[in-house]
Amino acid sequence: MKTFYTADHHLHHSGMELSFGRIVETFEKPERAEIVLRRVKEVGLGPVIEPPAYDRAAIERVHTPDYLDFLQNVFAEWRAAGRDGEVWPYSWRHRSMPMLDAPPASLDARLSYYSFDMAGSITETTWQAARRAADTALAGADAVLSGERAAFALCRPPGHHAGRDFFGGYCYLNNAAIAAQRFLDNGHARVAIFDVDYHHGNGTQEIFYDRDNVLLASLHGDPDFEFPFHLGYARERGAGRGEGFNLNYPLPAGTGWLEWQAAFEDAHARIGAYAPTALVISLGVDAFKEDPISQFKLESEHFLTIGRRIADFALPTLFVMEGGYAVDALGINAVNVLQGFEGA
Ligand code: FKS
Ligand code: ZN
Repeated sequence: MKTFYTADHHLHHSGMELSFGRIVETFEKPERAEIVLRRVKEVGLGPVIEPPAYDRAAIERVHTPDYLDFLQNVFAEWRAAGRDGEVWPYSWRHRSMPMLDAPPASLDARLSYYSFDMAGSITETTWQAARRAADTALAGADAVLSGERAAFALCRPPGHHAGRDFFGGYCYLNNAAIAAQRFLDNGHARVAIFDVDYHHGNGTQEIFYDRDNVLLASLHGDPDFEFPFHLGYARERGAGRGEGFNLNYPLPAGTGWLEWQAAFEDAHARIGAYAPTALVISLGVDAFKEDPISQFKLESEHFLTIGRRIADFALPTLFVMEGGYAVDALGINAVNVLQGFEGA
């Protein structure tokens, strides 16, 4: 399997985050992608390919132009306002305040308009890194479109929390959604996205919620206790013609392999019944038992089984890297899915 990767991911590094009242080194650090890349090479998964640069048009199929302009320009605005450090939003609209349907004028109000949390900041080169992550997903999709059975887009920063016009949860551009849209725009009638990251992909859900040509199935920590908290319930099943094409599997803290697998198999059957012509996997491996920010109990060998069962769809498949923070096992866990897929 080909891996698409660029060292340009180093252009994004928030440095710190606020975690339960403490300022700590961010969990979403550049080392993550390096660790996965090292494992890809170690097991000889296949060639590692630098993605080309794509036009903004491919990204505008998913994200709004005003949001993209904002992401591109906000760091310069921040500096022009005489501020140093990185760009951080810090105040959000509470339910007691009227919602807006257009971006406000002030810098800080716009930052809150285009985000839902402060998991990650925007640095001078975050826009470039996020663009290159999207390029990585697009190049992976194009490889599959030109006949590869599967490809691995080793994207960083991750993407599944980013919506049409917002960032959050370490995500700026929704790499998996951009890839799914690429499939639709190049002859695929129905695409399934299977999100196995520990967190709910609220951005992906928002993007495709009213569509019937993308089926999203997501296994994740129940929003009653886990980030992003406000979305990811089983009752969210899609809207309009998208009704029935959004499948959420919220699972309790402490979920182990057997319970996780039962949900996975249910989602697997429903995806099969949808009869997609292409598949995108939002590949987070933070359901691992040692993950420092997660509450599930999967072991490394289970990621092999996940990959094997994904191969059983017998579909053109793109794996898109999302989360996973247990750095010691991150490479093994992510590549286990790919090796399981390849029949190792
Ligand atoms: C500890 C709480 C951290 C943010 C969690 C973000 C999870 C991101 C992810 C992605 F795939 F996008 F990377 N809260 N301070 O793993 O879902
Ligand atoms: Zn995650």
